[in-house]
Amino acid sequence: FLKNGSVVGVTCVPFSGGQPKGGVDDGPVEMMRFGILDQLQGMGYQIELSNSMDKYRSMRPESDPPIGKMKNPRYVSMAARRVAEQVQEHCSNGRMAVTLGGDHSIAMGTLVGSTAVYRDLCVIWVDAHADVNTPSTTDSGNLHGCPLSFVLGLCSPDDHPEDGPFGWIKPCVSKDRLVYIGLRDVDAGEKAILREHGIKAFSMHDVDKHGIGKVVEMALDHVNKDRSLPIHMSFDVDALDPSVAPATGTPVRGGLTFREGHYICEAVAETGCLVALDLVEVNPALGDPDSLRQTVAVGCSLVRCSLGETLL
Ligand code: 5AB
Ligand code: MN
Ligand code: MN
Ligand code: MN
Repeated sequence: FLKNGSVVGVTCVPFSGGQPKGGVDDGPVEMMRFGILDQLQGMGYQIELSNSMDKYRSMRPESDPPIGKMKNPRYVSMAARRVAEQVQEHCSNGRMAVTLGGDHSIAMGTLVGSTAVYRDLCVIWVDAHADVNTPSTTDSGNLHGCPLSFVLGLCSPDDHPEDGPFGWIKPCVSKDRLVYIGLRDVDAGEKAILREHGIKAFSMHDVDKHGIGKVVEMALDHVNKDRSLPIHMSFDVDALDPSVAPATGTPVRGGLTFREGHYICEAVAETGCLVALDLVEVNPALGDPDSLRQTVAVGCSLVRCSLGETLL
């Protein structure tokens, strides 16, 4: 695994513009307060922190009317673009890029950043949701439900014009290098997209049927047969069951147990291929102090496990 002294490039993204609930922008500061940086240092990592805590809040444009159904399109685009620069900077310096969100729309940025450096990268998306709505298929207009359609190049030119706010996002993730784990709340339009493009997904049904060990093995076999390609894992904390991670904006019953979530991170750590990790959708404003503490703690624990904490 990563050697003692290897560098982790941490990007904090206090951003909530991809969905309507305030508080998810406080996810990173709560994880910092919980001691994530000290914990990683304690594991032997050096930390390089892109200092950006205030930037994202002050970035909100004065006027940002919807484009079609998309809400806050300019703000989401500006934030994601900044994230892309920060992640690319970490990756190009050989650091493991860890991004703490923030809502999941920021993954447009993390993926543009990581794939700019690692062109043959594969993506493991751990989530209750597929986040592959296009600006046309989305019902909510919330862009945290859309990041993958942009980076996969699934948007029509009308949805994603060159001169629109997202014109800077070119297709960078290939459909056969993406795999999902944990899905259980997928919109009809998203199901059609997954089917049409043959995108591999392991739902909670598959986790029940095969067990998490087999599912992770099949997922890795699909995107990374020889365990030689760089991996970007985007972990939405709502993949976990709400009893394990209650403080999140779009909880869905019937999710991953504490151990199943950690098993995924451990198995990915074990490959030695992880180059980028997102931990998103922790919303400290939702629920009582106890749910908050529990969710922040589990978020930090997933990050540590992805970086090898529990490997012997
Ligand atoms: B999350 C929904 N599909 O598009 C939509 O939390 C939910 O990043 C999206 O996974 C959830 O609004 C986005 C209904
Ligand atoms: Mn989700
Ligand atoms: Mn998500
Ligand atoms: Mn969510």
